[in-house]
Amino acid sequence: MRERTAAWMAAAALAAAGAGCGSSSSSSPAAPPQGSGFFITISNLSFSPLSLHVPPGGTVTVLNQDAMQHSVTSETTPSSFSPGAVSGVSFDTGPFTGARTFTLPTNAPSGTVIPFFCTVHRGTMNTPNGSITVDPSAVATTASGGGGGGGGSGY
Ligand SMILES: [Cu+2]
Repeated sequence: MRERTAAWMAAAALAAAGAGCGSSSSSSPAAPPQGSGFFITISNLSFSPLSLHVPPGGTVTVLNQDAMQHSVTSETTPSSFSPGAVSGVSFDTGPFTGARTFTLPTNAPSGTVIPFFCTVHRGTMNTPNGSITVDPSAVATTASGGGGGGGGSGY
């Protein structure tokens, strides 16, 4: 019954929706940002990963999955719990819930390791310190295994 255009659209819709077809539909967690990039997740007062590689100019998305506010704030030395920079590179989301992003300078020196902490909880985080390493070869990842590419942009 469908004409070609309709069939094409139906096929696209199936491709987008059919990924999880067949198994019990698992409830997806609170909609994370789409697309690929560099991600730090905060859950249960813990940063993950504890060491993240990001290229110069890379944008980091921080997902706070706790109900309380956290921050990702650079410090010069681990456990100093005082905002600071390493080789001129600093960042600070400020306390927030939900998601925040920050971007490394495009001239951030390769190999720079910038520790970070949470200004709200400092040493009482389950993971008091994490770090970002400036790495030009770092590869972006996807926030939470989204369907990849779904929903063509059309025209
Ligand atoms: Cu915190």
